Amino acid sequence: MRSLRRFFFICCGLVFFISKISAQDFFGQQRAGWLKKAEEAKPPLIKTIKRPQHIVQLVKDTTAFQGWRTLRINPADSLYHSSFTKTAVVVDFGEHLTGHYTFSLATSRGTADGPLRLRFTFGEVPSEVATPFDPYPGSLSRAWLQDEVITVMELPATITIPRRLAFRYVKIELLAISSHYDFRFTGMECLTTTSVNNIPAPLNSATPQLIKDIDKTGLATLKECMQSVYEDGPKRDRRLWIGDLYLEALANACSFKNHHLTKRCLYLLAALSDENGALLSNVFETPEPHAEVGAPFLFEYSLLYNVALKDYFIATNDRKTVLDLWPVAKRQMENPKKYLKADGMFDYAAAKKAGWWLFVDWSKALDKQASIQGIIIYSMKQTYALAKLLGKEDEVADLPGIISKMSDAAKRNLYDKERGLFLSGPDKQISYASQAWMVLGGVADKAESQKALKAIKNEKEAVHPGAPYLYHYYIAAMLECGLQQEAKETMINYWGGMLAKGADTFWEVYDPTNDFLSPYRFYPVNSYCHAWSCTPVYFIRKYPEV
Ligand code: RAM
Repeated sequence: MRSLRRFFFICCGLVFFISKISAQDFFGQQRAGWLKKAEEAKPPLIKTIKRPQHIVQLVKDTTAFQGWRTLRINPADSLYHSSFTKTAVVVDFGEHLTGHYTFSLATSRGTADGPLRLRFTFGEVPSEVATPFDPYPGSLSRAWLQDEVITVMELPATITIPRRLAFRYVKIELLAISSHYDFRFTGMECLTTTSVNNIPAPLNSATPQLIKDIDKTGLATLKECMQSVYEDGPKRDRRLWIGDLYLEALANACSFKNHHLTKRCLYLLAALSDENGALLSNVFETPEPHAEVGAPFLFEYSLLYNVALKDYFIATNDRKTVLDLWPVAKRQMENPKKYLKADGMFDYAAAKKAGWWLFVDWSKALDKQASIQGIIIYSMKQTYALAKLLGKEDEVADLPGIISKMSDAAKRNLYDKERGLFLSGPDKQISYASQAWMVLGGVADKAESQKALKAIKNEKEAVHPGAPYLYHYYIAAMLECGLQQEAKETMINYWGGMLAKGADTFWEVYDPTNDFLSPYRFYPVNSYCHAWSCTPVYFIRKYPEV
C-alpha cells in the first residue's frame, strides 16, 4: 500500500514537472528533434578555386556608382613577375566570390631580416576599396569591413586569411618592410564555397538580353548567399533572417531547387524560437545554432515564416516536414491577436511601444500602420491556405473571421476612395509600402488595386521604397492585380539600374537617386550581394510575361 502511494506521488510530481517545463518552453519537447533534422538537411558546400584576372586602377569618376570605377591595367600574372614595391595594388578577381583567400610570397632580393606587414582590403564594389574606413561613422561593427593587416614573419610564406570573405576586388598595401630585401607575390587564390550544385534551366532563347542579364546577376546573388543556410549577405550579416529566407526560397524554388536548404532553415528557425514559441528574426549557425539574446521581436518576419512553409510544401510536397512544423506556423498566428483592436485594426503603435520591431522597409520616413495591417491579413490568408492543404482548418478556425474583420477595417479606415489610395497613420501618409501590402492582403479588389498602384506613381509626396526588399513586394502586388507590363518595367528600371551601374550581384540598398544611401550611416558597410535582392530570378522564371 505504501509503495503504491509512493508511486502515486512520484507520478504526480512527474506530471507537475513536465507541465511546468512545457509551460516555460512552448516547444521544449520538439527543439532537439528539430535541430537534429536541421543538421541532417545541411547541404555540403561545393568548393572551387578562383584566381585573379586583372590588376586594375581605381578611377575617380562622378558618373560611376559611388564615384569610383576600375580600369584594367595589367593581367593578374604580372603581379608575380616583379618585386612588390608599390604602396598599393588592386587585384580584380573578375566576379563576386565568397570564400577563403590565400596568398604566397617569396623573397626577390636580399635576405628577409625583419617582418613584413601588409594590409588587404576586400571589396564587393570599387568604392569599398577606395573609401577610407576611418574615422568610422557607421552604426554597425567596424569589423564588418573587410580589411585585414597581416604580419609575415618569414619568407617564403603561404598564408590564408582566417575569416571568410565576400569580394571581387582586393587592395594590397605595403605597410612596412626592412630596406634590406624585396619580396614578390608568387600566387593568390580564393577557395570559394556555395551549397549550389547545379545550373538552372536556361531561359527561353527569345528572352531579351537585359532580362537574361538581370536573371544571371540574380542567380549569382542567390548562389553566393546559399551557404549552409540562406544567408542574408555573405559579407554581412552572414546569417539566417526569416525575411531573406522567404525571398531566397522563392527564387530557389524556380531555379536551383535546393529544397534541402529551405528545409534546414525552416527547422533551424523553429528549433530556436523563443520560449513562447514565437519565431526570432534571425539565427546563427555556429559554433552551435543559436539566436540573438535580447534582439527585438521582428513581428512581420515571424508571420512570413508561414508563407515560406506553405511555399515549401507547394514546391516539394514534403507533407511530413510541413506537418512537423505546422504547430510553429499555428503558433505565429497568436501574436497578431495580442494587439488586435475590437474594430479590426491592429494597434501598431502599441506593438511598437511593447518593443516589437515593425520593419517593412529601411525607409526612415515610412509610417507602417497600413503595411503591417496588410502583412497580417496576407499571412493569415496564406496560413489558412496551408491549413487547408494539410486538412487542419479546424485548428485555425478563427482565421477567416479575423481576416474579414481586418480587411473591412482596413478598407474603412485606410482607404481614400476619392484618390484611390491607401493612407497610413495619424498623418495619413501615402507610400508605396502601404499600397503594395494592401493589394497583397487583398483588401482592395482588382480595379481598386490597379488604381492604387497606378495612382501612387503620380504622388509627389509619396514615401518611396528604401531597398530591394520592398521593391519585391511592390512588384509582387502589381503581378497580383494584373499589372504585368508595369511590373516588368519596374523590375527592368530598378534592377536594370543596378546593372547599368556595374553590379555583379544585386545590392542590399539601392536608391536610383542616391548612391550613398545607407541604413548604417556608412555606405561601404552596406552589403552588395544581398539575398533579398535576388528576386528578379523568381519574377522572370515564374511569370513568363516578365
Ligand atoms: C538587414 C539584414 C537582413 C534583414 C534585416 C532586417 O540588416 O541584412 O537582410 O532581413 O536587416
